[in-house]
Amino acid sequence: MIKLHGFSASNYYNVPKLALLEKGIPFEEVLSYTGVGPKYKPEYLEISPLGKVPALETPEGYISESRAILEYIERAYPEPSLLPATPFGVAKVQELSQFIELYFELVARRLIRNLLTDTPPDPAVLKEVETGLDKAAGALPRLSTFEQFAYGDQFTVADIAAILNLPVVRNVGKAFMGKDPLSRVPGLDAYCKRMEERVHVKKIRADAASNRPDFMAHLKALYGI
Ligand SMILES: N[C@@H](CCC(=O)N[C@@H](CS)C(=O)NCC(=O)O)C(=O)O
Repeated sequence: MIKLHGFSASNYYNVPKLALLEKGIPFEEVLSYTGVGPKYKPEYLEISPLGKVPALETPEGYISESRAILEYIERAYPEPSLLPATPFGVAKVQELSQFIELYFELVARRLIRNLLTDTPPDPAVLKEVETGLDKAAGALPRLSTFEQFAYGDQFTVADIAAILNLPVVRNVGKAFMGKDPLSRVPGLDAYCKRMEERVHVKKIRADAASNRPDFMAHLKALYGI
């Protein structure tokens, strides 16, 4: 059986986890936190070169990077597909997924440590993050109307990217900017509510909530934060 390494409080870990759940593929979860190196699980670097989560253990070997893992899952287990049927549709779904990761997740991530430790961000970093998120939020409606799914008429990897990453943006905005940077994206609120009703998204949220205290204890033990 394939094994997914990582921890459920991680949004990146939850990308392949949600794909596996949606496809109904049996898998085993292997708990591994970040901060891998001399102090913690040095052997994990054989699994994931930068010690990042997630990593997938397959009969042929390990795969790191959530995008590559999704690609493997989709090709190894094509049904039900998490991609549209046409080349153009596939490209548009990947475009939206990449947009969300590059211009929302990776920007908001700069303040994740502040969010986790409840500490004020560096004002210069905060300004850059706010400018970046506002720019991306202004552009997002050009890629999706969020009418039914993030793209087209089926659940795809773009929905996985949206529902796992956009709430983080909202949390960062509310905590440090006094606003939700995504509030002006038409259709997004109703879309997120619909996605949260999905049975596997509910499982992802429940697993994340139950893992969070242990993850925080790990951060405290490893970094003293
Ligand atoms: N590009 C990677 C990013 C994964 C990532 O940054 N995961 C975080 C946890 S949410 C992590 O492992 N952080 C530890 C580190 O960067 O050393 C992917 O798509 O899998």
